[in-house]
Amino acid sequence: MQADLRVAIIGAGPSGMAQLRAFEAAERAGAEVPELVCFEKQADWGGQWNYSWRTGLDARGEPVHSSMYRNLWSNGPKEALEFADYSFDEHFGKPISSYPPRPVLWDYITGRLKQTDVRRHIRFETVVRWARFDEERQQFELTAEDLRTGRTTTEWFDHVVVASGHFSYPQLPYVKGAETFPGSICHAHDFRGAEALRDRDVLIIGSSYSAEDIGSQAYKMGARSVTASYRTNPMGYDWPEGFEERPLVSRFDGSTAHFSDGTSKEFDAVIFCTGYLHKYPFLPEELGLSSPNNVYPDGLYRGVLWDQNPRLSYLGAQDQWFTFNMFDVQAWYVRDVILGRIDVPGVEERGVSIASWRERFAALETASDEIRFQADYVRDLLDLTDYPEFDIDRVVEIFLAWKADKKRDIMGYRDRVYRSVMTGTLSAVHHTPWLEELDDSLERYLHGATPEASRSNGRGPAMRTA
Ligand code: FAD
Ligand code: NA7
Repeated sequence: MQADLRVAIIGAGPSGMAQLRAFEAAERAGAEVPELVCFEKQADWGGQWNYSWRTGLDARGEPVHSSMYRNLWSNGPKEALEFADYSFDEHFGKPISSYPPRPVLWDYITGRLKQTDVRRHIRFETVVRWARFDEERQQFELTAEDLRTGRTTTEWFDHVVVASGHFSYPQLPYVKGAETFPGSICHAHDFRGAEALRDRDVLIIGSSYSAEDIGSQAYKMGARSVTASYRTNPMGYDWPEGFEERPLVSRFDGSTAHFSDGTSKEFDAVIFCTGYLHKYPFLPEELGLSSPNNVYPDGLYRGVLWDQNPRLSYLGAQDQWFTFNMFDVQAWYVRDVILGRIDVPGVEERGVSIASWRERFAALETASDEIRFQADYVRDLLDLTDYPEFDIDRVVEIFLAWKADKKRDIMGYRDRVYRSVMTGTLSAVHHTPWLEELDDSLERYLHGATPEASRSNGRGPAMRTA
């Protein structure tokens, strides 16, 4: 490794934290590591998992990052995302359920790094404003603002790792007549909880994760009806009574939504669950990734190195079946490139690799295909690094079982349990079914029941039989 190497990491969410962990693991094993500076615009780490009640702009006028909401529970089994070098058993000291709520996962992600001193590398409340590559110096000039003081500094770095996430900038289409809708209307990014949707007729636009979960939250909290409007395909679950799917909403006329099948219905609230933009306002066009949300964005060698300039890398830029352990494997790979342990091939060979993965990607048809594809991608990187080996085929099986569970019971799948790929531990059955649980705190989750009276969602299970 070249002496005095400086690496900038933009973001201290799960991906940026994985990058810090990767270097820390190498250092622990005796390697010399570069100077790391991690810029994080929020006051704490955890990225999306660092919940904010705010929407729009934060106290300092910056766009609020997190799109998470109260009562968000993991939407996939934790056995599929477990770190290979820090198990749930090690963190919690006892088996927990397979679908923990947000504060529990935040505790797990941050717990791994609390055992180290990597936090010293992070400049909190410091936002990266601009980064450009200087051809002459072969370095990046990066400008960041300390939000506490308003002071702007410019520094040079040899490598930049972009770990700023891609589920923060709403993709919000215009629907004719939206301006005439008198009820509440927002994007999933600004949704913070479904309590206010009780006894309301709710329209969800979209048919992916956010639509599925925010629709389910509305149902759980006692919405009078939930209608999910799809553009391409319906989600197709066996929804409970009061929850239906319709084709695309074509226009609003006041509180009435008209659908493309000629039907119409009145609504009190509309939530656009129409996805997010890849947006990197701190990068010039030639360095900024531009892609729809998919499992193999174009322009990234091995899914991480910016083909046009491999000194720039992106972590977690893919649509995500695998999450935390995929970010780890990516971070280990990027670390080894920076340490000079892995040679980056020339532009021609990189192009062939990208083209071949993109060709495979273009042939994917089903969600199961995508899961297997992403598993192959993770395995490809895992084989190149010393990230602890784990049984990726077993993770695929867990994903497939999860999909089958959802198909069987969309409101009950979170009550199922799986066995850890890392430790073999079977998850514990949670003390309260997901549909009845209204307290997502760590205390309640780990230490059990609170008085019945403080946990009423009005309709809850009763709505299921209404
Ligand atoms: P993020 O978590 O988005 O973190 C990026 C960080 O970069 C943030 O801390 C942000 O403040 C910082 N940042 C951004 N721009 C700048 C800048 N210019 N300067 C400095 N700092 C900056 N995954 C799962 O595994 N299970 C789930 O159940 C699940 N649920 C989800 C629910 C929602 C609503 C969303 C939006 C995502 C969910 N995900 C889930 C996926 C989630 O994106 C990943 O788990 C993970 O948070 C991605 O980590 P990241 O570090 O790449 O990005
Ligand atoms: P996704 O997974 O990117 O899905 C976006 C959805 O929005 C998808 O169903 C799209 O339908 C739909 N969409 C996009 N544009 C439109 C328009 N113009 N009209 C109607 N519908 C549209 O985003 P999510 O927010 O669900 O998930 C992102 C992350 O958040 C994920 O990691 C989760 O864990 C939480 P399409 O099928 O393309 O027709």
